[in-house]
Order: sequence, then C-alpha cells, then structure tokens
Amino acid sequence: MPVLYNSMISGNCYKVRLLAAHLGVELELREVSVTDRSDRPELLGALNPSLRVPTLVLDDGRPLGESGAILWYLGEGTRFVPADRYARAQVLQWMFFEQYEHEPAIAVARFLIAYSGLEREQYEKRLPRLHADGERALAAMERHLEGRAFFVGDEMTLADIALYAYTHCAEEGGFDLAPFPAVRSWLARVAAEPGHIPIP
Ligand SMILES: N[C@@H](CCC(=O)N[C@@H](CS)C(=O)NCC(=O)O)C(=O)O
Repeated sequence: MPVLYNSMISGNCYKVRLLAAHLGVELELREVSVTDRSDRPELLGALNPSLRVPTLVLDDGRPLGESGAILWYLGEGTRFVPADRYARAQVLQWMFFEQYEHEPAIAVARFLIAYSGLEREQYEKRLPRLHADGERALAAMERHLEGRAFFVGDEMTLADIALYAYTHCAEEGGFDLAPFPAVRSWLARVAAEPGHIPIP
C-alpha cells in the first residue's frame, strides 16, 4: 500500500486523501507535524528535497512530492483527468493557478491564524497582503464558475480537488466567502459528490 507522509490539518495533504477516497485507493498515513519541523530531515530527507508534506511513497519505494504531482500520478487514467488534450491542459491551468495565486495566500493566512500557535501580533502585518491576494484569487474563481458546475467540463476533475482543499476552509484564514456565491455553490457541489470525505 502506498505511504502518505501526511498532516491532517494540511489542505495540500487533504487533496491527496480526497482523491484517494474517490478512487478507493488505500493509503498508509504517517502523520508529520507542520509546526515542529525538527525531524523533517530524518523523516523526509531521502524522499523529498523540499522536506514538505504531502510526500507519497509508492509500493516499489519510489517517492513523489508536491500535491499536484501526486494528484496527477494517482488521477491519470481515471475520470478525474479528461481524455481531451485541451481539457487536460485546462486542468493544469487551474492546478498551477492554485499553487501560484491561491494557496500561497489562503493556506498561509489560514495557517498563521488557526494553526501556527503564534501570537497575532507576530503575523498581523502579513495579513492585509495575504487577504488581498487571496480575495483576488477567489474573484477569479467566481468569474470562471458563474454559469459552470465545475472548473473544466461538466464533471469534477483534479482541478476541483486541488482548489477545493483550501477554499472550503478559507474562512479559517479570515476570508469571507459571502461575496462569492458561485464559489459557494461549487463548494457544495464538490462536497455532495459520492465518495467525498472531510478534511476532517
Ligand atoms: N507546493 C507544495 C506545498 C507543500 C507544503 O507547503 N506543505 C506544508 C504543509 S501544507 C508543509 O510541509 N509545511 C511545513 C514546512 O514547510 O516545513 C504542495 O503542493 O505539496
């Protein structure tokens, strides 16, 4: 069974657990702290040069880092990756968007506020920029989702899984989703898909 170096509070790890649940792929979870990083070199040094989770280790021992790469590895050949070349590129468009425009703002604000254990005055100065960047990403999602059920085509793809992970818990990062009704409807649609699991 593949091993997932995992954190239950990490949205990046949740993406992998969510896809695995939809696909019926069993994973052995090894929990890694995202606040105490002192054991990262011993745990992950030989597996992932960035020393981050998620890191997946395949049955044959080959390791794979980066949530998007792991989603692609598990998802290729399944209903979560379209057959059409252009649609596949659109899935990647939204996965790259998630990593550059969305996660660095929304996930970081959420981590600082809800999980870092830091006093607010230690990170408060960073919040206006993170909130402005995150709101810009949410506005882009809102524009795209108006009149659409999912990010690419009519079915859920890896793009939805990648973007769902930190959007559904954005309020923990101080984001108000009220101005984004299409995003909220899409969140409900993703959560209603058979096989869905919470973060938890
Ligand atoms: N781009 C990476 C980001 C991974 C990442 O930031 N992982 C966090 C947990 S969500 C982590 O390991 N944080 C602790 C650290 O940076 O040492 C991905 O998508 O997998």
